Amino acid sequence: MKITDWKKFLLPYENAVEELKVKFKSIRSELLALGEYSPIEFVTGRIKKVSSILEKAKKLEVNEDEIDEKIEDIAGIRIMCQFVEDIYTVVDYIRERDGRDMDIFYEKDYINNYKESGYRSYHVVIKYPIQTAMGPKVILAEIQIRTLAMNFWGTIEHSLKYKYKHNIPQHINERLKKAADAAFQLDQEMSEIRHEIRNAQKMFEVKSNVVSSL
Ligand code: 0O2
Repeated sequence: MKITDWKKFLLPYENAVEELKVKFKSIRSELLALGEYSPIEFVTGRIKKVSSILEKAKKLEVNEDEIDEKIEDIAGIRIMCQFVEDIYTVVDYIRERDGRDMDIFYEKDYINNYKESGYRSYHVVIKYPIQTAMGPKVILAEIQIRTLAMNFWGTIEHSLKYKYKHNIPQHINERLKKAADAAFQLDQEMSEIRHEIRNAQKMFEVKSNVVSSL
């Protein structure tokens, strides 16, 4: 594909990422406006780089004309949560929307079945309808749901993979695995005291509302 064709090809994916970011961010703002706890801490999104799409197509032996059906993470949304329990609440929100504004294609639980690298996250691949100037189109998008600790680990490991072109030296890999276990332990500890943390956060919100209304 030429650069101009790639730009045209990626447009619906860019629109889908923008729409999905708005949808998940508004769940958070609505809940907070109602004075309720939001399981969503923040939301990001990205379009996969063309070089990365081509690399994955090569790895999966996918032809250029099959890329939109076979590569599921060209449009990617990432939802960050405070606690592991929140991840499953967010997955339930997505399941409730199944058949409405999105269709769940499949789910991958890399929390209970964490990857060899130490990677943990919950992935939901959806089919998402988008309206383009040329008419309607259904695209695949990947929603990754993870805790702040999982995201910290994932972001660092991703940049090391990029730096070492997927060949991270063994001694660094070992450290990364230990760090992944430490991040998971941190999540478990935080889960144990989450009611305490949530009450403290509530008190802090009330206090700052009082101060700002003075
Ligand atoms: P980019 O464009 O750099 O963000 P699989 O064969 O299913 O194990 P696949 O298909 O690559 O492997 O996995 P999946 O579930 O589609 O996940 C793809 C994305 O999940 C990755 O995007 C990462 O964002 C994240 N991910 C999956 N495994 C790991 C991992 O071991 N470490 C980190 N840091 N992230 C991971 P890309 O490919 O990095 O693309």
